[in-house]
Amino acid sequence: MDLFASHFGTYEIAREPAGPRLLPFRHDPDPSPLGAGFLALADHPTRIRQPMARRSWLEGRHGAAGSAPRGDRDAFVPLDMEEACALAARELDRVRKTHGNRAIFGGSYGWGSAGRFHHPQSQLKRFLNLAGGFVSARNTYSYGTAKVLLPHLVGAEYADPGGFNPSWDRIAQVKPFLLSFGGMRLANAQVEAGGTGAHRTRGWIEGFAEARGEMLTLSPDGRDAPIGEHQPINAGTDACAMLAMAHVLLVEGRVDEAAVRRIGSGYDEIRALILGSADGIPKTPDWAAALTGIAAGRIVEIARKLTAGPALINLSWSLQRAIVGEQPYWAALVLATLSGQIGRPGCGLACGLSAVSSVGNPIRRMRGPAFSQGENPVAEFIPVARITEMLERPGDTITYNGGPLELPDIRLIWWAGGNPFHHHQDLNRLARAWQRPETVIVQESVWTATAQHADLVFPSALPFEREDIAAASRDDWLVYSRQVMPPPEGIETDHAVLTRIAGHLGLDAAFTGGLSERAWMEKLYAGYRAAHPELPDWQGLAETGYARLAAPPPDEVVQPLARFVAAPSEAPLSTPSGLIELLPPLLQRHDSRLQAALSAPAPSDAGEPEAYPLRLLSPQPEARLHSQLDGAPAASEARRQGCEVARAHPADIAAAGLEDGALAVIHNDRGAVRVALEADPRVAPGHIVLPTGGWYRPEPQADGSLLDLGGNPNALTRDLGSSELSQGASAGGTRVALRALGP
Ligand SMILES: Nc1nc2c(c(=O)[nH]1)N[C@H]1C(S)=C(S)[C@@H](COP(=O)(O)OP(=O)(O)OC[C@H]3O[C@@H](n4cnc5c(=O)[nH]c(N)nc54)[C@H](O)[C@@H]3O)O[C@H]1N2
Ligand SMILES: Nc1nc2c(c(=O)[nH]1)N[C@H]1C(S)=C(S)[C@@H](COP(=O)(O)OP(=O)(O)OC[C@H]3O[C@@H](n4cnc5c(=O)[nH]c(N)nc54)[C@H](O)[C@@H]3O)O[C@H]1N2
Ligand SMILES: [Mo]
Repeated sequence: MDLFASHFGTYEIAREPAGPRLLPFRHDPDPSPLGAGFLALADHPTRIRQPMARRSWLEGRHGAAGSAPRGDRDAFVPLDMEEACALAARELDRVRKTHGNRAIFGGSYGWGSAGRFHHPQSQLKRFLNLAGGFVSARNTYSYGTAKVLLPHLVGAEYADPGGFNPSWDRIAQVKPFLLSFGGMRLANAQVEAGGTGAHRTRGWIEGFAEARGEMLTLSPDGRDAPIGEHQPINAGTDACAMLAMAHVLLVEGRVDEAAVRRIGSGYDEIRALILGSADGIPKTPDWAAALTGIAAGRIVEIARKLTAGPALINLSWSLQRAIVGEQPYWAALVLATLSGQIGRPGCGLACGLSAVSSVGNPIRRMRGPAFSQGENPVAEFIPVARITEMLERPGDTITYNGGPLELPDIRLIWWAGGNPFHHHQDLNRLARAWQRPETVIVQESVWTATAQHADLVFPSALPFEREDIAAASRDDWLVYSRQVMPPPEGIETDHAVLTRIAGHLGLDAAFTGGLSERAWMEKLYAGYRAAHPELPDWQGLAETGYARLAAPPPDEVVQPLARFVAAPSEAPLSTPSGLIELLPPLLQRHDSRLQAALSAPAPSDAGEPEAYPLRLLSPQPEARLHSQLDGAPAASEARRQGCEVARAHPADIAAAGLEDGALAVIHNDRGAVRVALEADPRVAPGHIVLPTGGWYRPEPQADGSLLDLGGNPNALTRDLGSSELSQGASAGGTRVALRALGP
C-alpha cells in the first residue's frame, strides 16, 4: 500500500488522473481530516521557491542606520542555490573562527517532519556538530516545566509526559472517578509527534462514557469536556482548588496519615501549609472559592468523591505551560497522595491524557534509531523558552534547576523545522531581540514569520515530496511514507541542501556517511528490525507499506508506582528521601517566585495589571498543527472575514461594547492582535480563547504601536519563564482587554 505519514496520522495515496489525493488509512478507526490538507501546500502562494537573502545583510549593512530591520518583508533578493550554499558555509566559517562555535545557536525547536530521516532538526544538528558544534536548547514548549519539576517530586524516572499514567485499558476496567483539570480535547489527540497508524483516544473516552465511567472536567472552556460534566474554573487557579480539596480531606479525617507517611516525605509541612498553621491562611474551600470561581460547597463535594472510591486526577499539559506552572502539578500530586489513590490500578495521577494520540495507549512502543546527530562539542545550552533573554542579555546569568546558567553570546542563529515567531511568548519583544545576531539562516517550505525574520532562506521540500520512515517513539506503528509528488523545480530536501553546504566546508562525506537518502532509510529500518525481529524485511515493508507491533500481554502492563507503593523501601523512588517529596526543600530554597507560589498559592496571572479584565487562553488550534497547514482549506474555513476567531462569554463581549462576529482588537502592554469575535457561553466569564498558530503579521499603526493582523496570541503573552526552577514556556498567566477595531 502507498502511504503518507504525517503528525496527523497515516493516509493512503490515491494516484488519480486528475492528480494525487490523500484518503483515510483503512486501519485508522478515527482518521483526522486535517493531514489530507497537506497537498494544498504544494503550489501554495506562501511557498518558498528559491534561496533568498535579505538585501541589507547581503550588502553587509545589517543593523546600519537606515537599513531595514529583520522582518521587513519586501527586502529579499533571490539567489542561485550554489551561491546561497557557498554564502551559508562562508558565514558559518567566519562566525566559528571569529567567535567560536559557542556563538552559534542551533536549538532549532519545532515540529518539523514526522519522518525519522528527514527530521529537519536532526539533519541540522548533525551538520552543525560536524562543523564544531552549537549552543543547544533543552526541554520542550510542550512539557518543559513538568519535566524539570517532577524529578524533584517523584524521581527522574517519572519526568517524561505520562511517566506514571495508568493506561486507558486499566482506566476502562476500573472506571475511577476521573477528575480532569484542563480537560481532554479530542482535537489534540489527533496529533502525535512522528504520526500514528490508529487514533484510539476517542474510542477510549467514549468507551469510558458508555461503561458509565464518571468524568468531571474543570476548565475555563466547556469545549474541553468530551464527555461528562463540566465545571468552570478560572485559569491559573487550579492549585488553589486542589489545596482546598486537600483541606477538606484533612479536616474531614479522610486522610490515612500512616499510609501517606509511608510513601511521602514532608507530610507535616504540607499539612501545616494547607491548614494554615504555617502562614495563618487556611486553604479552605471558601478561600479557594473567591480565587477559582467554584462554589465552596462544590469543592467539598468533589473532594469527597476523591476518597469515596477509585479516583484518577488528570492534568492537561497546558496547566504547566504557565507562569509558576509548577504549582498545579505539585498540588495535584499532593492531592492524589492524600486521597490514597497513588499506585492503585487505573487510579492516582495522570498527565496529558488526550494531549496527543499516544498518551495512555496500552501498546508496545516501536523502538529504533533516529538519524544520528553525532556529538556536540559545545556544552552550552539554554532552557528552550529562554531564547529572548539569551539574545537580550548575553553573558548574564539566570537560574535554572537550582544552579546558575550563563547566557551565551549568539552571533549566528540557524533554524530548520520550527517557527519561533509562532511558538515563543511576547513576539514583539522577540522581534526586537532577534535583531541582535549578525546572521540568521532559516530552512523552510513556506514564508513563515520566522523565514521573514531571516537573512538567508533555503527552500525545503515538503514531507509529501520525499520518502521516509515514520515511527512515533510512543506508537506501535511504523509507516513507509512515500513520495506523493516530486518537489517543484529548484527545491530540495533539507538533507540535500545541507550536503551542498557541507561540501563547501569539506564535510559532505562525513555528513552523508557515503549513503544516499534511500540507503539511510534502509539503515534506519535495519535498526528497527534489530529491536523488533518480527518486523518484515525491507522488501516486505515496501509491499505492505506499514508494520505494527502486536499488543503486549495484559499482565505485562504494570501500574506505574504500584511496586513502590506496595513496598517503598524495596522499590524506592530516586528522590532524596526515596519517597514522594510532598514539599521538597530545593523548591522552596531556590526561587522566590516558586517559593511564593508554593507557600501562598495565587493565580498565575498575579502581577498583571487589573486594567486588563480578561485572562487569555491560547490552546492548540483545532484546524492546524500550530502554524502548519495554515494554507490548507481547514484553516481558512475556520477564519471569519479572514481573521482568526477568538471566543469569549457573551457578557464580556457586550461589556466591551462589541457583538458576536465583530472584528476586534485584543490588547495589553505588550501588543495588540486583530481577531473576529465569537460569543460562546461555554467560555467562563473573564476569559478569552485565542488558539495558537495564526501567522504573526505585525503592522505598524499611526501611533507607532504594532497590530498583529495574523491573530497570534503570542503577540500578547508574557515571556517570564514558568519559574527560575524550570524556566519553562509560560503561555498561561496573561491578561488582556478587548476593544473595537479602529477606524
Ligand atoms: N501561546 C502559546 N504558545 C505556544 C503554545 C501554547 O499553548 N500557547 N504551545 C507551544 C507548544 S506545546 C509547541 S510544541 C510549540 C509549537 O511550535 P512549532 O513546532 O515551532 O510550530 P510549527 O508551526 O509546527 O512549526 C514547524 C515549522 O517547521 C516547518 N517544517 C515542517 N516540516 C519541515 C521540514 O521537513 N523541513 C523544514 N525545514 N521545515 C519544516 C513548518 O513549515 C513549520 O513552519 O508552540 C508553543 N507555543
Ligand atoms: N489539532 C491539534 N492538536 C494538537 C496540536 C495542534 O497544534 N493542533 N499541538 C500538539 C502539541 S505540540 C501539544 S504539546 C499538545 C498540548 O496539549 P494541551 O496542553 O493539553 O493542550 P492545550 O490545547 O494547550 O490546552 C488544553 C486546554 O487547557 C485549558 N486550560 C488552559 N489553561 C488552563 C488552566 O489554567 N486551568 C485549567 N483547568 N484549564 C486550562 C484550555 O481551555 C485548553 O483548551 O497538543 C497537541 N495536539
Ligand atoms: Mo507541544
